[in-house]
Amino acid sequence: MSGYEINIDGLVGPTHHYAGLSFGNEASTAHRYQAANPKLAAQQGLLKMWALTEMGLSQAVFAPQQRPHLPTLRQLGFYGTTAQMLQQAYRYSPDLLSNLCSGSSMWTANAATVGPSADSRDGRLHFTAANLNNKFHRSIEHHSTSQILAAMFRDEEYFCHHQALPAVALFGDEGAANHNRLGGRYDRPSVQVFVYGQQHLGGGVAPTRYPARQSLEASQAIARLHELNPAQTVFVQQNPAVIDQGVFHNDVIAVSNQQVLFYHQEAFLNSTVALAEIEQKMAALGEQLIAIEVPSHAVSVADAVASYVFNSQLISRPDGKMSIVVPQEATENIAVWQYLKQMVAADYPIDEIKVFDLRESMRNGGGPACLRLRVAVNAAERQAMNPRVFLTAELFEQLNQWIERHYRDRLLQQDLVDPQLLQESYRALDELTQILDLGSVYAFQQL
Ligand code: SUG
Repeated sequence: MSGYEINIDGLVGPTHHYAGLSFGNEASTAHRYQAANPKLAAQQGLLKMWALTEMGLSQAVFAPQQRPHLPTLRQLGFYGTTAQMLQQAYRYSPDLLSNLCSGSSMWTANAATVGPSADSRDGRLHFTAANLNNKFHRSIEHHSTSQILAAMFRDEEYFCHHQALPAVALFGDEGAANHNRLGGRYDRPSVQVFVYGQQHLGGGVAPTRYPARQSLEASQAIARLHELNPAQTVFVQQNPAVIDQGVFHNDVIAVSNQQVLFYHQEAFLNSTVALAEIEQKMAALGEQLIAIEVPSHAVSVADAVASYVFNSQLISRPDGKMSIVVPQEATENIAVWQYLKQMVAADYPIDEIKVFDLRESMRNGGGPACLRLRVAVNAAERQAMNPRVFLTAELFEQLNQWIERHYRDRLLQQDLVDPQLLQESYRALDELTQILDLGSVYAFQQL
């Protein structure tokens, strides 16, 4: 019985737009209020999913969330009909309405942290929805995230779902974007590496310009919830200096797959110590770390942030070698492109570069790795999943038509007040829940 890595990509929702909501994420700030194209965004993401499916990988689809988020509008005291609530919120503050309409659930690397069964004491596959407490527009995602995950991974014999951690900075949690798993086969015990931005209890160094979104305390709570073995768990602090240069999640400066860790020289605070611990814990499992450290003189932190080269996907192909999936921006940066070409020519397991145009998502700070949640499963767990969420040629065709039918090709902040947009979006999601057999995941937020 062999293991699989399933990539679950977030389908971009119909209200995708640019509102500059994420302080510390420089792409989000730079594109504030520019016109977005939700239809193109959804198509670009779907094309990446399809390309990976065609490469023989297990690819699944994560449904977008209902936006505008009516429960929060009501919670904040807006009242009356839906159209009235939208009007009141827009008049009060267009930016507030943007928060409640953001398509940010597309970045499923932030949906949850996943603890594969091979690493947990109880032998179950664990999910903890991320509270995304640092940004208001993202803090309203976790309830639906949990429901969607439960509709994809229903069987309690195999799957264990934990609710998000308490919504305070002490337990700020951004999900799998700050989590790496290093080992051999996906269904064998591996070393889980939690990267945090700040330690709250007991202090320590912290960034000064931009916020550290992930706390050590949150990472430790997740390791407990997922019943991990301390001998296979490592906690590493991200270098606060790179957070201050726009590296708001660890997946903007490092990525891993199986034995390979591809990372920037400045990614971690005490890199040598951290790497030695990872290496030694992997060795105890009979695995050898392949560390690919990119030196600052070859690629600067600014180049890494501009190109999103580390926000790539490292994927194992059925022929045993690896491909690196990068955004088009990585080809446009001379230093980065040169480095990548040298890397695939060198004697590493990565021997192919796959380039995707994900510009709509990139303009909000979301590259290939942000768009996917990795779930390592064994054959029985794969079998127990909701089969309808896996991408097939038929589903690809169906989703293309669905996007064509329901999505607009231009969206600005002022369009969010249009009750028609809400109707279109809710109708689209109703249809999607049937296509993906998600049951009544959105029932709690009906009109
Ligand atoms: O949380 N951007 C997202 C991007 C998330 C990227 N994810 C990973 N690196 N894993 C964020 O900052 C911008 C929304 C706006 O400004 O309209 C936004 O939410």
